[in-house]
Order: sequence, then C-alpha cells, then structure tokens
Amino acid sequence: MPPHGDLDRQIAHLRECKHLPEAEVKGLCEQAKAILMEEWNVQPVRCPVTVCGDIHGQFYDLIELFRIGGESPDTNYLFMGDYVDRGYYSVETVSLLVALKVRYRDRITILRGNHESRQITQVYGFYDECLRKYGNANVWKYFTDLFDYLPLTALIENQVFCLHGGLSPSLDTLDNIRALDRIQEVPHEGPMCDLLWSDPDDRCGWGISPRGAGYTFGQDIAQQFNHTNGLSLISRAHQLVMEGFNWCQDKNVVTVFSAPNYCYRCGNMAAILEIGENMDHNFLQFDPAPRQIEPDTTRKTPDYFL
Ligand SMILES: [Mn+2]
Repeated sequence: MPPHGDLDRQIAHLRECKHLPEAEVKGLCEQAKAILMEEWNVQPVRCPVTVCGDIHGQFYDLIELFRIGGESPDTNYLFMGDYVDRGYYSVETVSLLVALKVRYRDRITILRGNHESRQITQVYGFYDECLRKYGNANVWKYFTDLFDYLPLTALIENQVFCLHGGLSPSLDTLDNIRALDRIQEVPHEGPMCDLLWSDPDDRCGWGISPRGAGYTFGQDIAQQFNHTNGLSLISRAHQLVMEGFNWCQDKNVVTVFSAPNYCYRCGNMAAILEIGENMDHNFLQFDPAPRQIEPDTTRKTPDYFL
C-alpha cells in the first residue's frame, strides 16, 4: 500500500458523505492532535490561499466549495471555524477537514470557531448527531478533545489577520494572542472567548454583545489594532451575510460566510476569499449544492437498530 493509503482511502470514503468507523476517527484525531499541537495561536500562512467562513455541517455545500475554489490540496485553504452544528452532516464535514489536515498539513489551516466547543455542540446538534450515527458519545469526545488544539487565529504574509469572531479589549497585539494558553475548552469570558465570539459594529469603541459572549468593536478599535500590528485587514466569519462576504469598517474588516442557504432556510449566498500571489483579493460566491432528501433528524436511535 502507498504511504498514505489509509488516509487516501478515508478521504475518498468521506467525500462520499460516509462517516468513518469509530476506531478510525480515534486514530485520525490522535494524528491531528500531534500536528495541531505544533501550530501556533497565530498560525503563519503563506499566499496564495483561499479563506473560508462558517460551514456548519453543510457537507454537500463544502463539496461545492471545493468544486468552486479548487480541490484540496491543489488549492491552499484556510478555514476560520464553525465546522459543526446546525447542518445535517457535522460528523462527515469535520471528519473530512481533519483528514485533509492530517494528509496535507501545509496545504490546509483549520482554526477554531465558537462552535468547536464541548458546551456549544451539546446544544446545537453535533453531540446528538454523533449519538445518532455511532450509538455513543465517543466520537464526540475525540473531536471535542481535538478542538482544544486548534489554532485561534492565522496571519497571512504578516498582513491579513484571520480569526472566527473578532477582537478583544484584553488583546492589543498579536504577541498578546501568542501568549495565551489555548489548550482548553473555550472559556465563558476573557480574551480567548472574545476572539471566537466578538463582532464588528457600527458604533465606536467596545460594546456589550447581544450574543452574551465576546464584545462588539467599532471601526476605531479595528483601525488601531491594524495600525499597531502592521496589518492591512482583519478577515473573520461568524456572522451570516446575505452576499457571502461583507466589507465593513472602511475595509479594515471583512466577513466571510461559506454556508449557503444557512440552516437550509436563510436564502443567503456563500463566499470564499481568494488571496493571490500578490496578496490581491478575489471573492467567489456560490449557491447551495443540489442535494438529496435530508435524513430525518428527529430519529435518535443508532442506525443499526433499524
Ligand atoms: Mn460562530
């Protein structure tokens, strides 16, 4: 068998939206953990790279994303979190992204979103989906233990700062972020929480977030952060935007959202952001992939009981 035979077989299997056996998920997460623990809180990334926002278990739309943006590893990818919850295929989605990370570690960067959390996934679908597809919570535990190792942010060519949510009043510099101990569950408050939960806002300064976690930050905050750290742009995800991408704060911040027709009912387009050889920006928008009838998610019993 070729050196990556097992992994290539797993990736081919996952691409058909078939989940892996529990033992194979365990092995995959062990390999991924060894890779992610070598990565940084501010993971350096080279251009060209294609930056993607929320996926939320919409597996067939992830396949469409790869069709539009180029297959991995031919295209370099940076995913800004929220792989699980909401959609019907969190297991297959996160399994495929983690398998691609293990197979092509320098070609794909996967950051942590606020949904890559034990607590959140117990409320919004991933936990229930694992129980339904595996009959126990082991796979949920393998993945949520792995999520603690995901990098919090990435930095493309020292210019474009990428993260899931936004800025934190406790973090003025990239070095402040580099000093965080990230290997833990997402806390309810504090700098690590803010990076995964905050949103840009039309008002100046810091504001209370309606989400109940993180903050809102104004253009003045983003401008100061970019100036202090020599950045040209903050690229983030986390918010539904109807065109799939949205410039705000005088182009100091861009939101990228990559789940078309979010939750199968929001009617939005998705987008990805290509950053080229010369750090040029190009957005690719896409509509939902055609899909078969979705499974009945009210069913809580494992498949093999049927
Ligand atoms: Mn989010």
